[in-house]
Amino acid sequence: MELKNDLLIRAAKGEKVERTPVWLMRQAGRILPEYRAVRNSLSGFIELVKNPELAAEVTIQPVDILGVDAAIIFSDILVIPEAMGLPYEMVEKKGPWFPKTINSPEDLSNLKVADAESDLGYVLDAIKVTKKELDGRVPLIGFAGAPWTIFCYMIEGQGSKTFSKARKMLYNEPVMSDQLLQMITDSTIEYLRAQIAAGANIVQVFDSWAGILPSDHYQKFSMKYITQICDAIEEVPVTVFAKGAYFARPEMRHLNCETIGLDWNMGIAESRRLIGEGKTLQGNLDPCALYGSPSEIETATKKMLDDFGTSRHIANLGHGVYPDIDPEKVKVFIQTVKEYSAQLRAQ
Ligand code: 1CP
Repeated sequence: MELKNDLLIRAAKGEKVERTPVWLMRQAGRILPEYRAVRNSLSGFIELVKNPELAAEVTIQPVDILGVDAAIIFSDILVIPEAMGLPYEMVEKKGPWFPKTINSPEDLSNLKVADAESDLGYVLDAIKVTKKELDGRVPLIGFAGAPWTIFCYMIEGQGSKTFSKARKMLYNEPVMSDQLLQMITDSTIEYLRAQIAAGANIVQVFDSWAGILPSDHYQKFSMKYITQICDAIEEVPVTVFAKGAYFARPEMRHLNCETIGLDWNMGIAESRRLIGEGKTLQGNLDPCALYGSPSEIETATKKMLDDFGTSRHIANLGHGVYPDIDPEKVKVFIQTVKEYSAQLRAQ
């Protein structure tokens, strides 16, 4: 299937584009009343993730309503622990919760490397339905959590400010930690490959908890496994978003991926210098900038576009869009990227 709008893919590969492509992390399940309506028709989040028709519907909503240049498949990073044998629940207004967690090396014997087709077929089906309904309008982004971020939830069992239980494990059980991280990595590689086979045009690895590790542990317990994932994916471009890992930017230059995501604390010029010209950069407007007035959003977005320049950039926020942001404000951001980035190229 030929893509009618392939700006995102061309920008990821470093090809020339007429304007900067734009999408938002977490665009599919947070801000749209149309999402709420679908979500409330079911008993919970997990039911929606496991319903390919409705997952496809909420995946496409931001394309129709907001005008983004890509769809991201509606799912969660926590489907991997479940597929490995550690199911999760989604507690309303609180977030994920795991009835069982990994506490000792013995617990690993209850886990397996996930089989994408049999354990995650519902995501692959959702991708196939989405691709059919998108009909080539925009690319579809597949995704997975980075092994370190998934490890955090498998040890901790829920969200945490410090993930100190997970970090303690790296000190007290480094061998077991490596074994578990390798199992997650093997599961993730197979899962991303299956997403690509089902139709994903690009894949993103979310390392949401990268920033809580000291840099030596980041190399040893996160970058090492992200490197394996990047090396294993050849068919489509790969984006690595490691939130808070400003210290790892010099090493990111060497990852076998096309795009590096920046959070809003990472300076744009400095990131370009550290990461080099060989990668596309994605980001990085402060998500809180969207609480501003339309003219303030326009000014902040133009400044971001000026700072990134016209080559190798995909516009996005520096992390996921916050749930109470007005969709009209998101449209101002998107429209400004589209118009101003085309103007910059015409100059
Ligand atoms: O009932 C609901 O509506 C649950 C809310 C929700 C939604 C809509 C959760 C719970 N996850 C999702 C979907 C989701 N999660 C997507 C879908 C596509 C999109 O909207 O872009 C994606 C890409 C994710 C990824 C995800 N889940 C990440 C990585 C990105 C990030 O934001 O850092 C993480 C860390 C999660 C875990 C998770 N899932 C849900 C919550 C509340 C959390 C965070 C828990 C915590 O505080 O640690």
